[in-house]
Amino acid sequence: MPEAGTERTLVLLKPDAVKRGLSGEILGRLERKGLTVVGARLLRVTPDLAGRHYFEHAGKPFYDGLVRHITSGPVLALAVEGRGAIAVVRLLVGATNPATAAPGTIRGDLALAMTPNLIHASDSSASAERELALFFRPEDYHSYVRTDQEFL
Ligand code: FUP
Repeated sequence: MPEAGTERTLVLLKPDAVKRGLSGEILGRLERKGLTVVGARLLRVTPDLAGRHYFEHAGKPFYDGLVRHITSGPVLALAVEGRGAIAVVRLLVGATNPATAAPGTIRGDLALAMTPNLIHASDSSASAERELALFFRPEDYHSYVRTDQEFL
């Protein structure tokens, strides 16, 4: 039985993160925070999947560049769980524009440009549910308790 308040969220390490060799650094930050990785897939995002994932941005000036970027190389899709995980991961990720993201955040420490901003993280429980279903099937999720959290 998961702890009350446990949430599951989608994290995508975008092609710039994978191609810069930063997957371990970013995953390590999520793990060190105490979040539990319950799903992981390294995949190539197709234009169709990109369109479904980013449908809210269709028609915006940056949309074509966004789709071009997310389809440009491997993406590490992660399903991450923890208490308040959706907001916690967003805090770790930092502001959308890495140039103004706070130091200490993933984007603030590791990126500078806007579209290749390393990482996507769901921004609400509704988007987490919708986005997770684009990348994971129900049977893909693992269920386990981190040994460092067994007695918390
Ligand atoms: P975020 O939730 O921080 O990832 O940001 P948004 O959902 O607002 O935007 C999704 C992605 O679109 C961002 F990761 C980067 C890209 N984007 C731009 O390239 N230019 C913009 O002006 C806004 C967003």
